Amino acid sequence: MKIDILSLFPEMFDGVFHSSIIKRAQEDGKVEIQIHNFREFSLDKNKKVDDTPYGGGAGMVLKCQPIFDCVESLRTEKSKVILLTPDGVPYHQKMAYDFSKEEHLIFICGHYEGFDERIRTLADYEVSIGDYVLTGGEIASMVLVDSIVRLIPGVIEEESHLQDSFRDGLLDYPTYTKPANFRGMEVPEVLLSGNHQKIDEFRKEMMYNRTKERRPDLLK
Ligand code: 6GU
Repeated sequence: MKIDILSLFPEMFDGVFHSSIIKRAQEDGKVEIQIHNFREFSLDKNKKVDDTPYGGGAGMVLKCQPIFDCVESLRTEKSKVILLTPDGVPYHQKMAYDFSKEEHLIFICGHYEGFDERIRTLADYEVSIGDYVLTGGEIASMVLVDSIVRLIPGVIEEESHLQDSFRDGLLDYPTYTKPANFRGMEVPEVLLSGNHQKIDEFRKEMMYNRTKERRPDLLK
């Protein structure tokens, strides 16, 4: 998979994309991630990327030209363009699975007070990561990339994401490791039993109970 990210702040991505599983996925050639500072595409003599809003009001608005030219330099028939914006569709695991099957994703990170409305015409999807406002789309795009890349075949053990929370629309079951008794807190007996059918039943029940208790909305 190829991932291109349009951002005015490329340095924000350094830590996240150069650590742990996302770093290894790139080294193993599972994904190629490139950050593009669309300021470089500005045709303005001072490389301006924003301007004041028509009709007045506070703050600056990202201009069309640099973002259109940058996207058009990257896009092919196979590309899907994702615009990160708080008024997008709330992100969830099923979207991560669907995006992980694409060949080429282009992310547009908005910033400042907003972007020219016509930039939306570039997007195949508009996505939000929750009902709160971030200073820009960078952190949101990192959230999407992380959740998508881990689902690319061979990036992590397949078995790990067969057990993911949300996989069956349910939260994950509780897990434990040694010791069996830590400061009086005991591991459920059934997990020590070696009876795999019983263990499966226990885990399914825990998934259901935990979802009912914490996220009843997921059961609807
Ligand atoms: Cl995608 N962008 C911004 N700026 N804020 C957000 C968001 C995205 N998702 C939730 N809040």
